[in-house]
Amino acid sequence: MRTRAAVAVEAGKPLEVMEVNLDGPRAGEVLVEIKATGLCHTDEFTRSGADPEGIFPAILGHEGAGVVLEIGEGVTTLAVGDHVIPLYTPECRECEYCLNPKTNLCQKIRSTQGQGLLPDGSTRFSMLDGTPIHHYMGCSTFANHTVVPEIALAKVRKDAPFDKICYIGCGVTTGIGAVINTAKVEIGSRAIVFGLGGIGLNVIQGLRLAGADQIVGVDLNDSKETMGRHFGMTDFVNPSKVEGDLVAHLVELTGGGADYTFDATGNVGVMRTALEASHKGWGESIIIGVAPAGAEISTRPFQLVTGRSWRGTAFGGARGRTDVPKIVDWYMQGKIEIDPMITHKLSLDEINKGFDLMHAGESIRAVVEF
Ligand code: NAD
Ligand code: AHE
Ligand code: ZN
Ligand code: ZN
Repeated sequence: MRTRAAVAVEAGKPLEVMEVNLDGPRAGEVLVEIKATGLCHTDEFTRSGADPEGIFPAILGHEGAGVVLEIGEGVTTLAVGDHVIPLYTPECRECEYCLNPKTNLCQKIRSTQGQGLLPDGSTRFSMLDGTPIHHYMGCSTFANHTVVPEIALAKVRKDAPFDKICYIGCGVTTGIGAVINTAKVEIGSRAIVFGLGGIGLNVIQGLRLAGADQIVGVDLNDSKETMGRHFGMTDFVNPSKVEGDLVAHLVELTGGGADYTFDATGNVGVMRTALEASHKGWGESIIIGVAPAGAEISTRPFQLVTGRSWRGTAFGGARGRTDVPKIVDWYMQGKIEIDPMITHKLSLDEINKGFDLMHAGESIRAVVEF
């Protein structure tokens, strides 16, 4: 079939919206009509050329929601008409990783995913002249139709709006999950969140759900304060307005350092600050941000010797097929909020405007609706 997609033709270039060929689903695969997709900073990270795994041409996008149009041979857990959210962290429920309760990082299809291919080693997308187009994170939601492995689709309730629940495909789950699944924050904790964008605000609402007493938000952009407070932030710090040492300021503000700190910026300098602003003896610092090729984190080993620890999280530690439908329920029950964070709605033709808004710090989430 033919479909419309925004293609990343080359690193650092704007996406090009065009008609592309899409082959039907093979064994274990599912054809999905994407109804809406969010723009996550990770899409921009890859588009820009900063991703060591970036491959071009590719159809980016990993924060989508849609409807099953066709199932391939052997698919048993999904049917035509089901509403689904594609998962860049699949859940096969049988690999060594899925069987270990300590991780959500299913590895069943990770190697082909990283090469921009489906599990059989081929791509379903091509340009009209036949040039193959790579998949992205196994999702490629910047296309009106995409083919996704069955194990990388969460089936969700049909009354949930696509233009909101697409965000559960990455930002919402990553932020809330980092608090609940990775840090396992206790009631009464003090926390600091660095970066109040599409991920950081969800960390904040996760901290409120978990019953944190103090939630400090840190961002260079003052305009993020209002939204942060809406989601539960108790204190706001703009590092550019702090006189003297930022770590010392944050340690004092949190009465000796935070129990938990979260990096949602992808800046390795910020990651160091986050580690060092966590409490001596027990502070845990969770890295969510994705850093460019070649970037490395550093601190004095003494920071770890004296009881602080560094941890990381992908997709908020969530097991997608199990957890994503539950998070959709939380949204529908009003336990979590999504609507205020969808600050812009765009057509596919306007997708590059979404990245401009992200760079200008004007959007939290821009969502493309098909
Ligand atoms: P975003 O652009 O919406 O938000 C980033 C925020 O960080 C902005 O508000 C910006 O002003 C702020 N910021 C930038 N530099 C800063 C600094 N030095 N100090 C303080 N604040 C600063 O991005 P997002 O979509 O929220 O993504 C955030 C990061 O999380 C990205 O690196 C993204 O790739 C990563 N991410 C990781 C996962 C995961 O599973 N680990 C999932 C989604 C996104
Ligand atoms: N390809 C990059 C790493 C990108 C990365 O860390 N991705 C996160 C999800 S970000 C979603 O917005 C992730 O899931 N990581 C686990 C994995 O297996 O990719 C690089 O640096 O090579
Ligand atoms: Zn993402
Ligand atoms: Zn698995």
